[in-house]
Amino acid sequence: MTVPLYVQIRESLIERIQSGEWPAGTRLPAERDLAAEFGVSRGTVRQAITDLVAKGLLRRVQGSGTYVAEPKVEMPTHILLSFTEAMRRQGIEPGARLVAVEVVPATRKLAERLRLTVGESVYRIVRVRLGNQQPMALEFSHFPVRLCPGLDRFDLERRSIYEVLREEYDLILVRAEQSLEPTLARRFEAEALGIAEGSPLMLWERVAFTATGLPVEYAKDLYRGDRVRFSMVLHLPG
Ligand code: 16G
Repeated sequence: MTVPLYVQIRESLIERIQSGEWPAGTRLPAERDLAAEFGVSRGTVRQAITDLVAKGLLRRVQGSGTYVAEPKVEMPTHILLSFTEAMRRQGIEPGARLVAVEVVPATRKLAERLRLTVGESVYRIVRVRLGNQQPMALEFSHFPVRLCPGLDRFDLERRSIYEVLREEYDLILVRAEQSLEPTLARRFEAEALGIAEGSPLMLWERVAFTATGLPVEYAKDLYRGDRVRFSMVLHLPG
């Protein structure tokens, strides 16, 4: 079986990135120059580049060119961490851009997850999470108002919510039930994250509890597939 030409070109480009010949931030030569260098058509080069953009190894900057992307951020999925802690562990500066903070009545689903009665007040906090100032994830977090009244007064762009819960409300989250599934960015999500509509995202759904089993947070978070990868440690059962 012969390997398609664009795959060969793609592998050569990967080699240049991984060997450090082209470090993060390097601007790729023009398509026509790469085509001449490899002796292939521009379409073949473009196909290889498109693949690497989708994989998150390259990123296109409108009107400027194609660049070697920063390495992906690692999100451990087997330990309970706040976004702030996960970023700091990797030497990345955490941040947030507040999209919305509001009090909403608990829907049936929210009430079930947070063990509330339908209609009880819940804070709905939507934030774009930043790593070194770049959008990484879009978070939709919900907290019962009666557990943390006034949560909306804190500066949730600068402070970690988990830290505010711990320091201001004595709510220490020690356990979470969580699931992950792939999805594609819809228009609002794509705009918030600065990516194209239809880009791959990982959806995390989480309910986080205190040591006494009290559910404090229900979150639905969308992580960028091109910037984040998920890791875990596995042990034999038993
Ligand atoms: C993580 C949590 C999110 C929580 C946030 C708190 C997942 C899937 N989500 O993003 O539920 O609200 O951390 O972050 O892990 P903060 O303490 O930095 O504000």
